[in-house]
Amino acid sequence: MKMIHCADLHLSEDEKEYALSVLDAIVAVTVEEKADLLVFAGDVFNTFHDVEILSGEFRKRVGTLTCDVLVLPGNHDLQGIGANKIDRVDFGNQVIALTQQPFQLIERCGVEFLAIPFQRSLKDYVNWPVPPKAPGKRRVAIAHGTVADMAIYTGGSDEVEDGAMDSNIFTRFQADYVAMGHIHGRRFQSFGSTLIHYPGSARVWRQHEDGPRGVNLVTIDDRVAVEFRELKSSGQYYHYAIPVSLDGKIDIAPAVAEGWGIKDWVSIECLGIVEDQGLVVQAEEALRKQYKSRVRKFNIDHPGLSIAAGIAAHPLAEKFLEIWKGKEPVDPKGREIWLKARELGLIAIKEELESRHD
Ligand SMILES: [Mn+2]
Repeated sequence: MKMIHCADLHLSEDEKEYALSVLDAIVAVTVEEKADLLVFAGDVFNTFHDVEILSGEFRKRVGTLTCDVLVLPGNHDLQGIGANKIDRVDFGNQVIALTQQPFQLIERCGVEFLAIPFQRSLKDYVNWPVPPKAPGKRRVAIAHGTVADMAIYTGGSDEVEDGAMDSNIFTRFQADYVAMGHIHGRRFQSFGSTLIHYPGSARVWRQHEDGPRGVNLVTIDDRVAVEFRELKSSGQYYHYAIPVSLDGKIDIAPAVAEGWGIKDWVSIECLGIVEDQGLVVQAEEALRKQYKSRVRKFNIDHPGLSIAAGIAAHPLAEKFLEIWKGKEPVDPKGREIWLKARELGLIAIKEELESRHD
């Protein structure tokens, strides 16, 4: 049995074109790999409002497949659902919506599927009447939430707070492979004979989701084999911290702009010391004009930039900058370090000058 496991596509009305192009790529890889099954492990849609708006587009696209499609609700699919019910949504004929709480067990392609849709608390799972795995059968669990033993809290995220689950839930119910969704960073871990995988969000949904986006191709026979398939249509998130010059110039050479694609999200943080903040704002605006149509999103800002008016004329800074200029490297990697050296040197000089005024 071959299946495509994807998660956290977050189809949304405000990024409709981009998100649907990623769905097209998921459908394409399913066809290309001749998969028997396509599994969405939650957060196919960004909110329930997006379910209402975009379920037709979803239906149209997965409707071209000849294999079964399993859709598990995540917390986002249910966001703002109110008195509505997710099982009243028509996802299409070959879609099996795994909406039953707290779990449901189905069989497809000779494999058992234990589906656990997103729920705030899973404390009573020890009491669930899940039958033991049939002899000689393979069992795949599909779930949406945070496996506490696998979470690295990176801050500024709502991912970890809700839907915490213990890996024991999956070992207890004898899953061979666990198709997870919810954490947007790709990761996997074995617990005994249970292999838990997060393929990561299928597309770049918010800032700092860096690294390639994609899906897992899972082959299940007497053993379980997992291969990650990158989706080029998703683009990538790139973040650069670039020290600016005292007169506000932003040297984006280290950011290798030639490598950016039309689906990428580029975020530039200007840092260091400048004589006049207005000069940086102008330089940012010029770069924004130059690049915003070449990538999907282009953010440029200077949240931690310090201002030191007149510092360039100070003999200490003058001398430092003269020596620094003489050390300009040829290769781009060295350039990044060289710019960083200017930032650190000027910060040290600024601190020195300020301490003299105390
Ligand atoms: Mn989620």
